[in-house]
Amino acid sequence: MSEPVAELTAEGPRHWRNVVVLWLIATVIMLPIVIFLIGPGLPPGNGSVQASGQVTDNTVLLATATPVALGVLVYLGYVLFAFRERDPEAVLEGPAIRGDSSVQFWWLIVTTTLVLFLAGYGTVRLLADGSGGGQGPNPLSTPSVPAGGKRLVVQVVAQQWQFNFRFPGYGGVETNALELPENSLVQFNVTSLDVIHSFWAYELGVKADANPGVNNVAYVQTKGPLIFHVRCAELCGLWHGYMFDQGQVVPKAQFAAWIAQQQVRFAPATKTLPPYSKTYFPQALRRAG
Ligand SMILES: [Cu+2]
Repeated sequence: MSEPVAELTAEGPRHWRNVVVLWLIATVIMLPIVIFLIGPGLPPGNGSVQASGQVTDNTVLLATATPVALGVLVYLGYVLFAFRERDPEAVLEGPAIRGDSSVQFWWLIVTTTLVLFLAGYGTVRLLADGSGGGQGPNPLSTPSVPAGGKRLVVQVVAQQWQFNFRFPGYGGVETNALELPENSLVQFNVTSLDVIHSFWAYELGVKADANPGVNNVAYVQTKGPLIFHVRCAELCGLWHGYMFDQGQVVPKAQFAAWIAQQQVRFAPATKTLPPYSKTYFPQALRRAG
């Protein structure tokens, strides 16, 4: 038994070198495929500045994971081939890798580097433009208004089981459809009237929790005309699965015409609405009324 083990130990450096060379070749082949072929097709597409940013982030994550996954697969494939048992009679064990200080050293270096890089990258990206996520009532990052664009506040009011949209800059009108102007900075103030919901505008790259009593702010910088889908992304009761909507990013003139039309159409309803507020407490209003 001692002879084959000694032989394997002596061949250790050669095996490590083979694994590393095969891993390098696989990585050099796969990385461009991941970055240039798979990356651009990753969700959620290029519907807004934040959505494009998420495509970039997903590409970075996948490119970071690629060498790790290839390392596991190459190592697995190599040991299956190189250490296969040629003699069916033999019962042979390789040298134990447990307690190997150089494996432990590199394991710590590689995993620590990856985790710290991803933590730093994620923080920088979140602070840059909010990444389309809900930032709570006091956002740390406010993206800029695109050149020639406008700044628009839209309150998203979730309730079982629909979203309504209130425009404080347009007389507090509340609509059940959502249109947004192109090339603009939209500030969503997301809240709920009853239970927890989540406002997820997929193609815009926006997702923000809609909680009762909470004003959750999410920013998006729109690009050109686009049809996007809105879904509730938090299980909120019996008809949660039917809580979806379709919205549009339209040219600025079309948005101006649409919002003027909504103000006229919903004028009687606007009069009965509570004044615009960051949050609403329907139970209290009902008692007071
Ligand atoms: Cu919901």
